[in-house]
Amino acid sequence: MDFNFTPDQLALKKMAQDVAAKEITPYALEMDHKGEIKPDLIKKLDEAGLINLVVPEEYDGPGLDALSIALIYEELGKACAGVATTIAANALASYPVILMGNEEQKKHFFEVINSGKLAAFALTEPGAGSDAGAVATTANKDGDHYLLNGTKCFITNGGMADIYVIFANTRKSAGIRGLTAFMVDRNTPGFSVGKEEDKMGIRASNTCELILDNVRVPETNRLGREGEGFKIAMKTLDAARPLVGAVSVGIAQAAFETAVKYSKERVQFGKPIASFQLVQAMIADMAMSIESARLLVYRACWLKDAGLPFAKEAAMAKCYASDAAMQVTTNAVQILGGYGYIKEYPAEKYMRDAKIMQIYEGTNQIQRLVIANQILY
Ligand code: COS
Repeated sequence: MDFNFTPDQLALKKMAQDVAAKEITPYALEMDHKGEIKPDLIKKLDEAGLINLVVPEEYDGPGLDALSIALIYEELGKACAGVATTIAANALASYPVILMGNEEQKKHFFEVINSGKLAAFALTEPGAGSDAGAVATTANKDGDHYLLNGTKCFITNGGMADIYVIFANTRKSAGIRGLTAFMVDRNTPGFSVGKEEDKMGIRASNTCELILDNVRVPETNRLGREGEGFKIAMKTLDAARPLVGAVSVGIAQAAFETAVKYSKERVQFGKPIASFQLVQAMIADMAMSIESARLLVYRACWLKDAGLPFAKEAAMAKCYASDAAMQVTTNAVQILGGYGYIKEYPAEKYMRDAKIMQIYEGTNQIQRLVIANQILY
């Protein structure tokens, strides 16, 4: 693995840093308190070229490699994990189309994203979280259409997207072998957005329930064949997991910098608290966790970009980096003491934002299963 980044990768990282410093960081606490993204921010992120990062060049996107995307997500995660999650959901919804979409499907889907619109990936249901194969939403054939019925929950960008990738069962008795993926436009009759969740963290992102009531989807919107949905979902999650790791590294880095700065300024017993060895040990541990997490993320991306197997490393990157983010942000709150616990300072937001990284796109218990399966079988 080459530890030197290309000039293009460094330029992208700098661009993301500049956009974050100007458009995201100054508003992060306000968006968190309000529980919504700043109304004009999506447009600004689109103008900066950050909405369609995974869209291939042949479909007028930047077609970036995974490592470049990770560098960008790290900066966005540092600025506001809720905003990073909004953008990451576009990538998550794009992967099934990149993997299985035909020419027409890719043209349609990427045209939507290239025009600055949002997309959503809808797999999770009230009864199908870790057990992704337990999807109860049905897709019954009706001539050259399917009728989709069911409810999806916890869908990032659910209330804001224009296009969705929805997983439904075309053959209920077949379990995971009945799962099928569909592209669904928001304006399809029968499709509606249900309740919006009021969340602990990543509050700038939008998380909604989706209701499918006889949604008539043309056969031409089916991604891949009937029954291929589970594998499409698994491959999508493989691709997305290092990027959850990258956002986690960003959150941890932000919390770390806040804690280091504070430890040099805060005077107790006549000295800055940074001069006390117990604080220094915390800072050293935080730095080691962040650096290890970052290397795991970069390595998973590097393997993916090299066309090598990366599922195990993707799960490791997601799991380790999000656990590190939880630990580092908790320690940052500890170092800031009372100031860490109040909403006027960013430390408590980092801790709340870090928690979801251990839960979404596969809980860290599932990541450990995936890693163990790769090692044992
Ligand atoms: N890539 C390609 N195929 C995969 C795969 C992957 N990463 N993982 C599994 N598959 C295939 C297997 O090869 C198997 O195919 P065959 O039956 O043809 O051999 C099939 O899928 C079933 O695999 P497996 O038996 O491992 O599935 P399980 O039901 O045991 O589930 C876990 C595996 C738990 C790992 C899976 O359900 C999972 O990842 N759950 C978490 C879902 C999730 O992340 N949800 C978050 C919400 S989405 S944002």
